[in-house]
Amino acid sequence: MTRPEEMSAGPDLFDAEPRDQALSPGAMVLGGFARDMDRDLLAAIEGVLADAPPRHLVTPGGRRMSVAMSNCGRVGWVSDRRGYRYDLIDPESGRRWPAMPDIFTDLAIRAAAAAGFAGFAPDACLINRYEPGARLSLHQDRDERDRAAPIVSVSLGLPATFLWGGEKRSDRPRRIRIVHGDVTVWGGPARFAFHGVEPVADGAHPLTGRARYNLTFRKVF
Ligand code: MD3
Ligand code: FE
Repeated sequence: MTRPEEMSAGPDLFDAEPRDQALSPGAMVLGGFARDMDRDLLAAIEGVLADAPPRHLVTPGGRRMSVAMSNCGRVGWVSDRRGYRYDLIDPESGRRWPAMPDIFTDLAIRAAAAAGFAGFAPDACLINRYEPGARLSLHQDRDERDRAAPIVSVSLGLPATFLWGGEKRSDRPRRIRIVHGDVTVWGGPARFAFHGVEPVADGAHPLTGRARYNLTFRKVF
Protein backbone atom coordinates (compact mmCIF):
# COMPACT_ATOMS: atom_id res chain seq x y z
CA MET A 1 0.00 0.00 0.00
CA THR A 2 1.33 3.43 -0.89
CA ARG A 3 0.10 6.70 0.45
CA PRO A 4 0.91 10.00 -1.25
CA GLU A 5 2.73 11.64 1.65
CA GLU A 6 5.03 8.64 1.94
CA MET A 7 5.82 8.52 -1.76
CA SER A 8 7.27 12.02 -1.64
CA ALA A 9 8.61 12.23 1.89
CA GLY A 10 9.82 8.69 2.52
CA PRO A 11 9.70 7.50 6.13
CA ASP A 12 7.95 9.74 8.63
CA LEU A 13 11.08 11.54 9.77
CA PHE A 14 9.12 14.07 11.78
CA ASP A 15 6.61 11.72 13.38
CA ALA A 16 7.28 10.40 16.83
CA GLU A 17 5.65 7.08 15.95
CA PRO A 18 5.24 5.02 12.81
CA ARG A 19 1.85 5.45 11.19
CA ASP A 20 1.09 1.74 11.29
CA GLN A 21 1.38 0.41 14.77
CA ALA A 22 0.94 -3.14 16.01
CA LEU A 23 -0.34 -2.55 19.53
CA SER A 24 -0.42 -6.15 20.66
CA PRO A 25 -1.23 -9.48 19.03
CA GLY A 26 -4.54 -8.90 17.22
CA ALA A 27 -4.64 -5.11 17.66
CA MET A 28 -3.35 -2.73 15.03
CA VAL A 29 -3.58 0.93 14.04
CA LEU A 30 -3.52 1.53 10.28
CA GLY A 31 -2.52 5.19 10.26
CA GLY A 32 -4.36 7.21 7.62
CA PHE A 33 -5.73 4.09 5.92
CA ALA A 34 -9.06 5.81 5.08
CA ARG A 35 -7.79 9.32 4.40
CA ASP A 36 -7.99 9.24 0.63
CA MET A 37 -11.67 8.23 0.84
CA ASP A 38 -12.69 10.69 3.53
CA ARG A 39 -15.11 12.80 1.47
CA ASP A 40 -16.81 9.75 -0.02
CA LEU A 41 -17.12 8.15 3.41
CA LEU A 42 -18.64 11.31 4.87
CA ALA A 43 -21.12 11.57 2.00
CA ALA A 44 -22.14 7.95 2.63
CA ILE A 45 -22.47 8.66 6.37
CA GLU A 46 -24.76 11.60 5.61
CA GLY A 47 -26.89 9.36 3.43
CA VAL A 48 -27.30 6.77 6.18
CA LEU A 49 -27.99 9.38 8.85
CA ALA A 50 -30.69 10.99 6.69
CA ASP A 51 -32.60 7.68 6.92
CA ALA A 52 -31.63 6.74 10.48
CA PRO A 53 -30.73 9.92 12.40
CA PRO A 54 -28.17 9.66 15.22
CA ARG A 55 -29.77 9.46 18.63
CA HIS A 56 -28.65 9.47 22.24
CA LEU A 57 -29.46 6.00 23.49
CA VAL A 58 -30.23 5.25 27.12
CA THR A 59 -28.24 2.62 28.99
CA PRO A 60 -30.01 -0.17 30.91
CA GLY A 61 -29.05 1.83 34.00
CA GLY A 62 -31.04 4.81 32.71
CA ARG A 63 -28.17 7.10 31.66
CA ARG A 64 -28.33 9.03 28.38
CA MET A 65 -25.20 8.38 26.33
CA SER A 66 -23.22 11.49 25.31
CA VAL A 67 -22.38 9.87 21.96
CA ALA A 68 -25.19 9.90 19.37
CA MET A 69 -25.51 6.58 17.52
CA SER A 70 -27.01 5.07 14.41
CA ASN A 71 -26.42 1.96 12.30
CA CYS A 72 -26.41 0.55 8.83
CA GLY A 73 -26.24 -3.02 7.61
CA ARG A 74 -28.33 -6.07 8.35
CA VAL A 75 -28.52 -5.47 12.08
CA GLY A 76 -27.98 -2.48 14.35
CA TRP A 77 -26.87 -2.09 17.95
CA VAL A 78 -29.39 -0.52 20.29
CA SER A 79 -29.70 0.09 24.01
CA ASP A 80 -32.64 0.97 26.21
CA ARG A 81 -33.88 0.32 29.74
CA ARG A 82 -34.39 -3.34 28.80
CA GLY A 83 -30.77 -3.92 27.80
CA TYR A 84 -28.31 -3.91 24.91
CA ARG A 85 -28.95 -5.92 21.77
CA TYR A 86 -28.62 -6.16 18.02
CA ASP A 87 -31.93 -5.56 16.28
CA LEU A 88 -33.03 -5.97 12.65
CA ILE A 89 -35.33 -2.96 13.10
CA ASP A 90 -34.52 0.66 13.93
CA PRO A 91 -36.77 1.22 16.95
CA GLU A 92 -37.13 4.92 16.06
CA SER A 93 -38.55 4.32 12.58
CA GLY A 94 -39.92 0.79 12.89
CA ARG A 95 -38.11 -0.02 9.61
CA ARG A 96 -34.98 -1.97 8.69
CA TRP A 97 -31.65 -0.16 9.09
CA PRO A 98 -30.25 1.48 5.94
CA ALA A 99 -28.14 -0.84 3.78
CA MET A 100 -24.40 -0.79 4.32
CA PRO A 101 -22.89 1.37 1.55
CA ASP A 102 -20.47 -0.58 -0.68
CA ILE A 103 -17.69 1.90 0.09
CA PHE A 104 -18.03 0.95 3.80
CA THR A 105 -17.99 -2.79 3.20
CA ASP A 106 -15.01 -2.56 0.83
CA LEU A 107 -13.00 -0.47 3.28
CA ALA A 108 -13.74 -2.77 6.21
CA ILE A 109 -12.73 -5.87 4.26
CA ARG A 110 -9.49 -4.27 3.02
CA ALA A 111 -8.54 -2.99 6.47
CA ALA A 112 -9.20 -6.33 8.15
CA ALA A 113 -7.10 -8.10 5.49
CA ALA A 114 -4.27 -5.57 5.94
CA ALA A 115 -4.26 -6.39 9.66
CA GLY A 116 -4.17 -10.14 9.03
CA PHE A 117 -7.88 -11.00 9.16
CA ALA A 118 -8.70 -12.28 5.68
CA GLY A 119 -12.33 -13.04 4.86
CA PHE A 120 -13.98 -10.49 7.18
CA ALA A 121 -17.67 -10.17 6.28
CA PRO A 122 -19.25 -7.40 8.38
CA ASP A 123 -23.03 -7.46 8.77
CA ALA A 124 -23.33 -4.41 11.03
CA CYS A 125 -21.85 -0.92 11.14
CA LEU A 126 -22.38 1.22 14.23
CA ILE A 127 -22.00 4.94 13.54
CA ASN A 128 -20.95 7.02 16.54
CA ARG A 129 -21.18 10.79 16.40
CA TYR A 130 -19.20 12.73 19.05
CA GLU A 131 -19.57 16.42 19.70
CA PRO A 132 -16.94 18.10 21.89
CA GLY A 133 -17.21 16.67 25.40
CA ALA A 134 -18.79 13.39 24.31
CA ARG A 135 -17.07 10.23 25.53
CA LEU A 136 -17.44 6.49 25.75
CA SER A 137 -16.63 4.91 29.07
CA LEU A 138 -14.64 1.68 29.37
CA HIS A 139 -16.55 -1.31 28.02
CA GLN A 140 -16.17 -4.55 26.11
CA ASP A 141 -17.92 -5.31 22.81
CA ARG A 142 -19.42 -8.71 23.49
CA ASP A 143 -22.90 -8.65 22.00
CA GLU A 144 -21.65 -10.15 18.72
CA ARG A 145 -22.33 -13.86 18.29
CA ASP A 146 -19.29 -14.32 16.02
CA ARG A 147 -16.41 -14.28 18.48
CA ALA A 148 -13.72 -15.03 15.89
CA ALA A 149 -14.25 -11.98 13.68
CA PRO A 150 -12.37 -8.75 14.41
CA ILE A 151 -13.87 -5.28 14.84
CA VAL A 152 -12.73 -2.61 12.37
CA SER A 153 -12.94 1.02 13.54
CA VAL A 154 -12.71 4.05 11.21
CA SER A 155 -12.24 7.55 12.66
CA LEU A 156 -13.15 10.78 10.86
CA GLY A 157 -13.18 14.42 11.90
CA LEU A 158 -11.97 15.68 15.27
CA PRO A 159 -9.15 13.68 16.89
CA ALA A 160 -9.66 11.45 19.90
CA THR A 161 -7.80 9.49 22.52
CA PHE A 162 -8.69 5.81 22.74
CA LEU A 163 -8.40 4.14 26.09
CA TRP A 164 -7.26 0.61 25.58
CA GLY A 165 -7.16 -1.65 28.57
CA GLY A 166 -6.83 -5.34 29.23
CA GLU A 167 -9.09 -8.28 29.91
CA LYS A 168 -10.17 -6.85 33.24
CA ARG A 169 -11.85 -3.50 33.78
CA SER A 170 -9.25 -2.78 36.46
CA ASP A 171 -6.28 -3.13 34.05
CA ARG A 172 -4.86 0.35 33.58
CA PRO A 173 -5.60 1.49 30.02
CA ARG A 174 -3.07 2.78 27.48
CA ARG A 175 -3.94 6.07 25.76
CA ILE A 176 -3.77 6.05 21.96
CA ARG A 177 -4.11 9.21 19.91
CA ILE A 178 -6.35 8.66 16.86
CA VAL A 179 -6.78 11.18 14.05
CA HIS A 180 -8.91 11.69 10.96
CA GLY A 181 -8.55 8.77 8.56
CA ASP A 182 -7.05 6.30 11.04
CA VAL A 183 -8.38 2.75 11.00
CA THR A 184 -7.90 0.30 13.86
CA VAL A 185 -8.51 -3.43 13.88
CA TRP A 186 -9.09 -5.54 16.99
CA GLY A 187 -9.31 -9.29 16.82
CA GLY A 188 -7.94 -12.54 18.13
CA PRO A 189 -6.46 -12.12 21.61
CA ALA A 190 -7.33 -8.37 21.60
CA ARG A 191 -10.98 -8.84 20.71
CA PHE A 192 -12.43 -8.61 24.21
CA ALA A 193 -10.19 -5.94 25.68
CA PHE A 194 -11.82 -3.14 27.65
CA HIS A 195 -11.75 0.13 25.72
CA GLY A 196 -13.24 3.60 25.65
CA VAL A 197 -12.87 7.11 24.25
CA GLU A 198 -11.81 10.15 26.31
CA PRO A 199 -14.01 13.25 26.11
CA VAL A 200 -13.46 14.78 22.66
CA ALA A 201 -11.68 18.14 22.87
CA ASP A 202 -13.35 21.18 21.37
CA GLY A 203 -12.22 22.10 17.89
CA ALA A 204 -13.34 22.28 14.29
CA HIS A 205 -12.35 19.88 11.53
CA PRO A 206 -12.38 21.17 7.94
CA LEU A 207 -14.66 18.34 6.75
CA THR A 208 -16.85 17.60 9.78
CA GLY A 209 -16.89 20.82 11.81
CA ARG A 210 -17.31 20.30 15.56
CA ALA A 211 -17.76 16.55 15.29
CA ARG A 212 -15.98 13.24 15.31
CA TYR A 213 -17.42 10.18 13.58
CA ASN A 214 -16.44 6.62 14.27
CA LEU A 215 -17.62 3.65 12.26
CA THR A 216 -17.27 0.21 13.81
CA PHE A 217 -17.73 -2.78 11.54
CA ARG A 218 -18.80 -5.97 13.21
CA LYS A 219 -19.74 -9.50 12.31
CA VAL A 220 -22.68 -10.18 14.57
CA PHE A 221 -24.13 -13.41 13.13
C1 MD3 B 1 -12.64 -3.42 20.40
N1 MD3 B 1 -16.29 2.79 19.49
O1 MD3 B 1 -18.72 1.71 19.41
S1 MD3 B 1 -13.69 1.28 18.68
C2 MD3 B 1 -17.90 1.18 20.18
O2 MD3 B 1 -14.33 5.67 18.81
C3 MD3 B 1 -16.55 1.80 20.33
O3 MD3 B 1 -16.47 5.31 18.92
C4 MD3 B 1 -15.04 3.52 19.46
O4 MD3 B 1 -15.80 1.39 21.14
C5 MD3 B 1 -15.29 4.93 19.03
O5 MD3 B 1 -18.13 0.14 20.82
C6 MD3 B 1 -14.11 2.95 18.45
C7 MD3 B 1 -12.26 1.41 19.65
C8 MD3 B 1 -11.80 0.14 20.20
C9 MD3 B 1 -10.69 0.17 20.97
C10 MD3 B 1 -10.22 -0.99 21.53
C11 MD3 B 1 -10.84 -2.19 21.35
C12 MD3 B 1 -12.43 -1.04 20.00
C13 MD3 B 1 -11.97 -2.23 20.57
C14 MD3 B 1 -10.37 -3.38 21.93
C15 MD3 B 1 -11.04 -4.55 21.75
C16 MD3 B 1 -12.17 -4.58 20.99
FE1 FE C 1 -16.54 -0.62 21.79
